[in-house]
Amino acid sequence: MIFEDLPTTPTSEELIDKAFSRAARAGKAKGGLEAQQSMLQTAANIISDNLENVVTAWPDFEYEDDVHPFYYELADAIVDVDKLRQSLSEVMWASRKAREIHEEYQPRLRKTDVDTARKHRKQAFARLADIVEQIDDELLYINEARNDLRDLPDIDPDEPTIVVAGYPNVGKSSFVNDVTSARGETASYPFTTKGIGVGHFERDHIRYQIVDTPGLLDRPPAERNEIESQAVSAIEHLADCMLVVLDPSGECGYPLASQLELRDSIAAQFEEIPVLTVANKTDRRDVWDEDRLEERPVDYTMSVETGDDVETVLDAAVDAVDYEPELPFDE
Ligand SMILES: Nc1nc2c(ncn2[C@@H]2O[C@H](COP(=O)(O)OP(=O)(O)OP(=O)(O)O)[C@@H](O)[C@H]2O)c(=O)[nH]1
Ligand SMILES: [Mg+2]
Repeated sequence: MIFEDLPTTPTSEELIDKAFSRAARAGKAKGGLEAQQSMLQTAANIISDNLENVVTAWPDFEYEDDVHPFYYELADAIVDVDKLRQSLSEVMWASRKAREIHEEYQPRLRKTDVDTARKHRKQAFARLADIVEQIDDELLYINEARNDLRDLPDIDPDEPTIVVAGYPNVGKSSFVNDVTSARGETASYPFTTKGIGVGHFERDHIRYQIVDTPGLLDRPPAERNEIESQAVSAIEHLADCMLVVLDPSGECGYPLASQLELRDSIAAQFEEIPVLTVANKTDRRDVWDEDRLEERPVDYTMSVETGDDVETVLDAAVDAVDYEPELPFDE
């Protein structure tokens, strides 16, 4: 995951302390003018290198190759990406500024007496400290963003992906767990307390990703808060096929009519991709709402409980994804 390995960002105070204490050590190793020059060089280098490293550790939000639109939107649901980008560019500015101060003061520490050189060096230190203090808020914000983003789900936006939606208790997780070998990791994120589940399976040597979305695509759009809505639009960049699971028995606690309304709103939002409607719990067919199903037929039926037609549904989803792998020798 692109935001996983970001290092901690130093605070301005930590950075100033580090730069000046290393500079003092470098100065002690030498004498006279050389000590002053070495102190300036050490302090300026530590500041400009560390600040530059803060910035280059981040992927470039401007390039889709670096940050896929799925992760851009997801990140933007959690932090203010514009503010983050602005903060990063101010830090880059400060890094360059530290180098400029070095270049400006360097000549003043030559061909002069030690006291004058020391005076200039102290002046340079004051200006370096000032620059770093100016980006205090930015460094704090970048570190906050780093902490908030590092736990985003490990989803590969380039893998063919099936997203599973539907009201709570209809059998979404049962289905995902049934068709994936390893149980996908789940964790909670600001946009769903229940945790997005990610699993994988293989067909014809192609790896497919299947994503469970409790707390996100499990109720009407009007009931989503802003963060959840944005996470849903991130999923638009991810999904190659949507499986809406229904429980026509209503044992999930929601009438089939409401479930069908959710299906319609999902189909409207995800109009660019195939949306398959699957009625689960055929083993409970005796209590299905058959009248309504006659009005609004579904695409498939299955029972995750007994395993009936689960493979058929998965095959249909794979067909709907219609993924063509890029072959290295293709033109
Ligand atoms: N009778 C029957 N029960 C099922 C079937 N599939 C799932 N269930 C049961 O339905 C309940 C809910 O299943 P889950 O897979 O947790 O449902 P979910 O959609 O993931 O629910 P949330 O995570 O709360 O959104 C569980 O008790 C399952 O055992 C089925 O085919 N038949
Ligand atoms: Mg679930």
